[in-house]
Amino acid sequence: MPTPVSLIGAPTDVGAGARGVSMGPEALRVAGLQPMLEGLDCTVLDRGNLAGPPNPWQPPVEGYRHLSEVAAWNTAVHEAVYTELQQGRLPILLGGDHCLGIGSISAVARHCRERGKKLRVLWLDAHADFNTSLMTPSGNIHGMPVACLCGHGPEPLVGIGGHVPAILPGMVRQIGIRSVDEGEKRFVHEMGLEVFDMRYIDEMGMRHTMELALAMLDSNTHLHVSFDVDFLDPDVAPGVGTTVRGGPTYREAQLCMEMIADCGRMASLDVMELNPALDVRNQTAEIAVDLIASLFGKSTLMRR
Ligand code: HAR
Ligand code: MN
Ligand code: MN
Ligand code: MN
Repeated sequence: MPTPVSLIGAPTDVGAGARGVSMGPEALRVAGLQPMLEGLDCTVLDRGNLAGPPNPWQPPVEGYRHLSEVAAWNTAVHEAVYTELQQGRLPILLGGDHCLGIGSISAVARHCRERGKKLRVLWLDAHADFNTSLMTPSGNIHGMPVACLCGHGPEPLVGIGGHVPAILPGMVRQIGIRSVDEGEKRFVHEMGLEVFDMRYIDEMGMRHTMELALAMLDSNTHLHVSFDVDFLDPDVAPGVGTTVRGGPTYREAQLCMEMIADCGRMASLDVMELNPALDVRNQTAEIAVDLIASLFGKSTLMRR
């Protein structure tokens, strides 16, 4: 029996530099996320959308844009994701900008600590999202969630979930990375984050990359996938706020998702940064739904 799935919408763009990802949850619903999952024999409950403060659209203060709003949204996400995990359900967070990974992954980490489970986080993204207030070029907190989760960030964000740091860099594997700021680069290196960037994927291939990223998972490991839709090449996924050329093709992304499905350990998922205001006829949402189908085990033929 597959784990029952819960959809949680977090319609906000408070952590982003462009408006519009607040419409992401509805675009994923319109693209048929729930019926697609049901077609794969998942039981799905749509929990609807979380509520939080509106986007005040203000400049950064001391290196952070909208810190109090970001903290409020992440607290709501943390509680919602934690509640689903406690009920034995697989939460899919529908973003919303990627700052919400703080609430989601801190909840997963808390659940794992309480259950004595190991945690592996796959961060599929064009960006490392490892900035701090000192090195951010923008003040946008969607560029900071991985650093915050690792304990480097403002107290209202690193403290969510009650355990600092929420996770260790060694739990994370980043895939598809191709835009990292100067100071951020040094910090990624210093903290020992494991990054499979596009250069690595080009040279070694997606198959080898995913074999390494999924290595050493056992039956006691909770696998969390944080899927920033800008992971994909903008040719296939134009509907995101921060496109970066040179991303995985549809086929590479599909193999990535299929290999995650085959490992059988995925227990929570974020789908982030989808921006319908920049999309063309909801195609990016539809592609995201296709790829999520692969994540949940859709395959062309019977698998052995
Ligand atoms: N590195 C840039 C910054 O911090 C942009 C990163 C944020 N973009 C995202 N997150 N979509 O993955 O401002
Ligand atoms: Mn569990
Ligand atoms: Mn991101
Ligand atoms: Mn990104």
